[in-house]
Amino acid sequence: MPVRNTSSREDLSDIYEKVMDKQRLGYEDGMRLFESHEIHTIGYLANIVRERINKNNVYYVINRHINYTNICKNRCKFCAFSRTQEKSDAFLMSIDEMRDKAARIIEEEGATELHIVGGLHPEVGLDYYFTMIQTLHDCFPSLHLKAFTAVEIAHFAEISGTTIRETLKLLKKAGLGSLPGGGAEIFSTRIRNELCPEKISGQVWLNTMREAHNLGLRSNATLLYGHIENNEDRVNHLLKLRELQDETHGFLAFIPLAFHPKNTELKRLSGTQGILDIKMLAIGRLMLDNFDHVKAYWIMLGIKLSQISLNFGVDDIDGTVVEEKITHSAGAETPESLTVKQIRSLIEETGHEPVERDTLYNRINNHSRSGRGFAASI
Ligand code: V47
Ligand code: SF4
Repeated sequence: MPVRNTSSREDLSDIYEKVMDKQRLGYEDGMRLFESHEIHTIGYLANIVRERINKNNVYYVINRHINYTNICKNRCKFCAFSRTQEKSDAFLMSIDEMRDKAARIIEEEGATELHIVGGLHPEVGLDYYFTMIQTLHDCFPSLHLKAFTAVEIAHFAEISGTTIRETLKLLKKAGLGSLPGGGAEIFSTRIRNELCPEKISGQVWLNTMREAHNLGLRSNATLLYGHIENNEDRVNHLLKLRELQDETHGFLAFIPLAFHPKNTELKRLSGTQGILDIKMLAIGRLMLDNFDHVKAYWIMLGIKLSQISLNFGVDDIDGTVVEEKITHSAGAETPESLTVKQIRSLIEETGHEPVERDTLYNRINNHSRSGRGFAASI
């Protein structure tokens, strides 16, 4: 194992020992991993942790993303998706339209999850969000509604003059199943002030997740990388996630999000390269010893790199997705959808076992599925 290197900072043998002894890695370890060029060693170590937790399984979900509005009062510099209300391509979906999309994906693909997120609409009231969840839950009780980032939840609380806890309670009662991990970006105040000053602080994002977890709502956690952040910002972000996870055990998966610069105010930046993409996933796996899952979001990462990442600590490849606007507005060149057959095939080529899961990582028995598209595609 190439854990030794002539340069002392590149010598990862002490980190290797820690990983083998199941000892927690610290800030300095994280910094050295990011600075290191020993990508094979980092991947090898991340895979030890991955296999310890997830054996040979690689998970995927049959899901559909719905971005219900692109109208947003925040003007995050990294976002190409949001619009002001006056723009000709601004939209707000009706709940009927969402119900039709959900019906189609259950019927055609046997989907088990809807991933619903949108902008912070300045005029829509809490009733719209509540009715959306209640209607979808009533019409499709078996569909898991993973909806609204912590940023949206905080916005709903603000517009309705209530607390984040009460807002979450109300939505949970209506049928909300869990929260996606978006909006975390990078917790550093310096970076947030520069890139998204109107957005809730890192502390409010963490507090919102704490409230959700305490109410029994699980969530994911993200980190947006490849813009103006540095290694210190990345490691500190991971440590904050780990600290909250120690307290609540509410996070399901960690999902690093690769920044796409096209059509954003940061279009001067070049976007991420493959080694940083792989490092973010592998180092995430190593630092977040209390997270069960690390997800490669193939929409942002690209299909081929997502496949490679399965040997660098990743155990989850997200899902079929179907329609994706946030990354594609910012120049993503991936398709918007993968079939189950494609997902299973790209997992199988790596020697891992593809496992269909629901949102909460319960294994779904393929043979009991009735979705027509699914049956036709395997
Ligand atoms: O919140 C915005 C980020 C997030 C860009 O929880 C951008 O299972 C890259 O959170 N380039 C939305 N990223 C995506 C997200 C997500 C995706 C897949 C699965 C899950 C999950 C969550 O994307 C936003 C923001 O942090 N984002 N603009 C951009 N130009
Ligand atoms: Fe709005 Fe989210 Fe885009 Fe920021 S990232 S402008 S909050 S839609």
